[in-house]
Amino acid sequence: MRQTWRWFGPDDKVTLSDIRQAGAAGIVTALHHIPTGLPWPPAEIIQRQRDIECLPDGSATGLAWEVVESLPVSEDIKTQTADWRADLDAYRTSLENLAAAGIRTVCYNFMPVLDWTRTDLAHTVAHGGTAMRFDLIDFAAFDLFILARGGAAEDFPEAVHEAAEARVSRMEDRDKAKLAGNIVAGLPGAAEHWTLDGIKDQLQAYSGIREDRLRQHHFDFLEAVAPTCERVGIRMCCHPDDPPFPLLGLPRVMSTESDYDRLFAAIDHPSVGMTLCTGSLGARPDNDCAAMVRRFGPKIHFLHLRNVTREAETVPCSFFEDEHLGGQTNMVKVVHAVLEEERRRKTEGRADHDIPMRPDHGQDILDDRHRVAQPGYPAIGRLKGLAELRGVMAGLTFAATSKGQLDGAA
Ligand SMILES: [Mn+2]
Repeated sequence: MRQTWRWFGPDDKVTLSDIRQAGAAGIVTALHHIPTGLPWPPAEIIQRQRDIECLPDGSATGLAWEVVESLPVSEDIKTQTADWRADLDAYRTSLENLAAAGIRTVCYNFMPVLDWTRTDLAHTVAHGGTAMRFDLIDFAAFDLFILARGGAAEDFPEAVHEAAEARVSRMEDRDKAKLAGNIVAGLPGAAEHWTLDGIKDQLQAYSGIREDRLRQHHFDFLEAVAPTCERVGIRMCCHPDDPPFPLLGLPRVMSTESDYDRLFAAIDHPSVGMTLCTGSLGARPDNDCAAMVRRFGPKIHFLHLRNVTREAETVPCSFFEDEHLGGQTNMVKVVHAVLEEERRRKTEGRADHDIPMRPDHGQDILDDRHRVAQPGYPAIGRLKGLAELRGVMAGLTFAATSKGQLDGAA
């Protein structure tokens, strides 16, 4: 696996020097400052490559921009409204400009309105550090009583509704504002500019779009960009919904194995693949991540490895982001399946046999709690996750050799 690291650009509190010390070999980033729907200009791409490759004193970092995460798909493309065809042109231009700069792996998602959703960004876990958490009762309290969305009552079982009502009755105004702030942190762009009315307007844009139509719009988007990808050698990889179940009455179409099956049945194209994120997929008990690696192996262009602990075996459910080798996804099985896929690709002679992977999120531990980086992206928590994953890889690789027998195991 190619060990990569997400960096949010020159303002990221986790520096390139930190990333090198963590042992990562490549950078995952985006031009976050360019509004969705506008093309990424060549000069901006090249500037960001320079930011990554050289420190201000001119010394080389040894790092390069290897994966784009994300090149966002506009709401107009997802809903096929307004000037969505102009947005498609801009998307294709960005892909061409990235390929011209040598960057050929592009991650995106197809979630309406929200990029990710948690109710608590700093939930204290057993060891005293903090993790991001999704609490279904808190989320229902927000949806039913703070946002007060029409139709929300039909989306929750009676018991969840009652628990949410009891909880919101004990909340002060500042608790409600904090909960809303945590939830809107997952809105793309400048979350501080969002209002409850603004969210309702965004939801309204999907009032006539159910699951089947959104799925078709996703396929239409890929059909429109796939020829460009093929021509310039780009690998597109769709990140799963986070969390992988519908929220706020919005349809979700990339949450399960069957969703990816339908995508690849509709568009069987080498440049159309997946970002396999064990953290997002793992929030459903019916997603078996190791089985999905084996099933979709040749289509996996990018990997996010992290773990969650579900607090119920229902969909939806509450969950928190556990340690990389904790949680309910068997990470050793996942890494084993990835190593087998990489070996298979090597035998086939595929140039992309080294699959880019990043430790996706980490808990805030030790000095992370003073640094206050992006939610989910601390330095030390991710370093710990990457180091543990690297240990699993080394152990499995050693065990696969003839010297790998433990004493007395024969
Ligand atoms: Mn992910």
